[in-house]
Amino acid sequence: IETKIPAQSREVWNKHKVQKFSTAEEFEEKFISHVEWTLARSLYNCDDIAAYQATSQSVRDNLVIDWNKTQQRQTARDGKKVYYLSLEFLMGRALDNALINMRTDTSTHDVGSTDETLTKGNTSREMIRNAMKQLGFKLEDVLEQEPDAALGNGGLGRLAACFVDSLATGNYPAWGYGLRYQYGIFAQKIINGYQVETPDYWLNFSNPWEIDRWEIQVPINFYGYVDRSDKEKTTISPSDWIGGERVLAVAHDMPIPGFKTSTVNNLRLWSAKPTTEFDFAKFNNGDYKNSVEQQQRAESITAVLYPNDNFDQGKELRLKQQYFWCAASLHDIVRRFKKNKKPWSEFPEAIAIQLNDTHPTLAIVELQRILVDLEKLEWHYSWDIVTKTFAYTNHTVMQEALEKWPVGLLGHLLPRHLEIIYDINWFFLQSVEKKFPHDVDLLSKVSVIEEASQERYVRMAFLAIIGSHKVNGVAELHSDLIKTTIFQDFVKIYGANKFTNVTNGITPRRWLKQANPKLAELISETINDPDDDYLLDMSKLTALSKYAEDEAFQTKWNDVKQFNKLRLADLIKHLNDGVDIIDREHIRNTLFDIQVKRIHEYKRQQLNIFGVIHRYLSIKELLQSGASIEKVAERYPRKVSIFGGKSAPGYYMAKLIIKLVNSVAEVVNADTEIQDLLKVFFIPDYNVSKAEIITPASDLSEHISTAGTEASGTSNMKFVMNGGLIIGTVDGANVEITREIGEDNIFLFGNLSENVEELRYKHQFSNPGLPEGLVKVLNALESGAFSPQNSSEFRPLIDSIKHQGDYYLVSDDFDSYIATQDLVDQVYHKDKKEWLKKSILSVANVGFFSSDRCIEEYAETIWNAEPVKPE
Ligand code: GLG
Repeated sequence: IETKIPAQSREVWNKHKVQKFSTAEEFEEKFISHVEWTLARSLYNCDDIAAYQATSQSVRDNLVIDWNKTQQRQTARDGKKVYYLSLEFLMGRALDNALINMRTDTSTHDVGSTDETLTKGNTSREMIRNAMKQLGFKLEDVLEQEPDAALGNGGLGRLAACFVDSLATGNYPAWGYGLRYQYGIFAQKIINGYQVETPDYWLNFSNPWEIDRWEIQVPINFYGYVDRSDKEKTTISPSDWIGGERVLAVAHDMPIPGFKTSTVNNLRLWSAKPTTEFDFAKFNNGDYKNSVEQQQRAESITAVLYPNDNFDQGKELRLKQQYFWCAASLHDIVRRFKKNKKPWSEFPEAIAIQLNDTHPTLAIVELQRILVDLEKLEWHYSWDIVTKTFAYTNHTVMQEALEKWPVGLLGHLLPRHLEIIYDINWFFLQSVEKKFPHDVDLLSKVSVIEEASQERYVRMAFLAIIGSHKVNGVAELHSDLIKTTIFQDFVKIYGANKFTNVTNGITPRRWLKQANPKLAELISETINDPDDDYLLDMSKLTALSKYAEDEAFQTKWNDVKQFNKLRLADLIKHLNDGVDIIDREHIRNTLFDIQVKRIHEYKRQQLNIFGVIHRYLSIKELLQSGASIEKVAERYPRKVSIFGGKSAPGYYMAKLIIKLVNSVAEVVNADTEIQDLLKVFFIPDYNVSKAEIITPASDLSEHISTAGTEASGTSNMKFVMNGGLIIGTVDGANVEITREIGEDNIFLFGNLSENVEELRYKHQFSNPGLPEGLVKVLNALESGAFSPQNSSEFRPLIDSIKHQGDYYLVSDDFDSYIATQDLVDQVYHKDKKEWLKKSILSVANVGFFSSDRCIEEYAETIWNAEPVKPE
């Protein structure tokens, strides 16, 4: 590897080689020096926040050493590099995760010499905990100081976060590329039952997990026009794209440590900066406001994350973000490739780029522009390189989520790119015409340009398919669906082999070890795996099966669950202004029923809350008919219904559902007549760090989307990994979860995806008569039982079912949902041993859903990439 340092100076460098800390003692020394030198504080003013900063800086020092070595190693070995382009990385907190992953390479340290070194199995976190105690701090309190890196909306962003963890763990030479939003997803407050959005300024305190790379700046252009005045010219030069706006993309790197490996990969996030910081002429003329205008204009590009999940809003600033990020990342990738002086034809062997949804589709256009306009390569030669490099992951079949940009808007912002898109489309359509002559209908159906409406649009998914060599869905059912619905014409054109499936996964480091330390401990003890190797090879978990009916083990298993339920009860009490709504004494016999995820009509939180209302009304009815509370408890045993999740700020129906949950909670929780048989709580501001407390505490979780709408879901996997059972529809990854854990261990209900279309069609014409139970619920809503001040408040929810075709089939699935909930009650309350057996078997067979498996599949079937292991 090249260096500027002369050979004779290397000795000096080697003599002062930086060292990782590996003992408690060394950590303490580091910690204190960071308190004094980095933070300029001392023993006298080091609070928990400062302790968090100093701990993170110390841990980061270790990671940076490995980060540097990893980059050198990967460069030297020169294997294929993978780049994961995602507009969202929902990372959550970094410190605890780093402590878990950071079992340093056994080659440089003596394994097992003392319990206090990082190399020994389980002790990294323990060692730091003890050291922190020595220093006067409690690790848990210190970890709590870290704000979540909430640079994502939901499953898509969290998937990217799990993927970078697995890429590093699997030693793949892989970087993530994203945007460094100054404001992540908004913080959700609940005021009078309504969602109120407040800004999440996660960078308020300095962020110890990012390394600013001020030296890495990429100029990015927008607007202007393409000069075509010289008619003689056959090619376009970059200089022909004239005028417009220019900003700088600056790199910020986050080290991503793998688990039980010294590989530390990179997540590079871009922020936008102006090219000229300050307009001195204006400032000198006294125009203070306008003098900073350019700066604000540039910085606005990476100011906010768009808070929509599964919905395309089509705002110009969003397109600007997309291009800014794609162009910066592509130029960075190409710059690194060019250092090697390899021929361009080797680009696809050196580099694989994965597009997380269509958000980075402009990267395809930008690479073609780089090759054709800047590098002066021939069009088809370039296009061959492009299509061999990219692969595209689709995450949804829902129309409202499929990105399309008005041609006018795109051409205004990126005039040269629009020309390239037209050319890509032209050559594509020509090839289609050749294969299917005179099929005009087909041509218009697959054209990148949608001409049907008044305005013309660029269909980004089509562009992504055309520019990629592989397209994958995220669960089997979903991957089948895209082939038969939204992309069926492309299957006809390219053949079925271009389309494949990689079922999603989650990282067991965060979602088991970190979120549920008690369960992790019980597992490693039971399967005799003190070094937690099962977190790398989840098939080891099958050894739990033989204890599924072992009573002593079931008791331990249940104790862990109770511990986690108490932990959640504490959180709920804290969020409920110190008022405890959960009866701790009976917590063992209280079923925790949880639905946490983005609020969306297709995810059907409305079905869940209607079920809760139904239960409440039924309890009341029984009591009114003279039944004793004990008798009622036989039929409707203790349950806490927990909801959580954000709604897009502009999504009226989703916000109304949140309000309904809170209104129901208010009525139910205040009703002393029903005692503790039913409680309802909406957890405000659901995020990754809350999920780490919520997920381990579930007895039951709800994954009840209308069949065919949830591409995969990943929280279903998280709950199963934590021993929670699922009530769910035959949708997304629920199907494969059933296959893996067995149909006896999951509560499935509802219509199948193949029947959805027909049911919707029927709703248009007739009102087939709603189920009796649902009618009761809707009547109660209509009467204002949950909105005494305004009885029509929930009218839109009623109307959508009664008068607007019930698009999400709540009425069709209602009865089977309620019946299945009854079954849940029976097993949980009448046959606890059976319940625990199901729970244990679920965890024993959850291994398939590790994101490590997923990344291996991508590497083998899509990227053709190999790990680069540390020596
Ligand atoms: C999407 C889908 C989810 C999927 C996730 C990750 O809606 O079903 O699990 O991506 O692939 N927008 C999303 O969260």
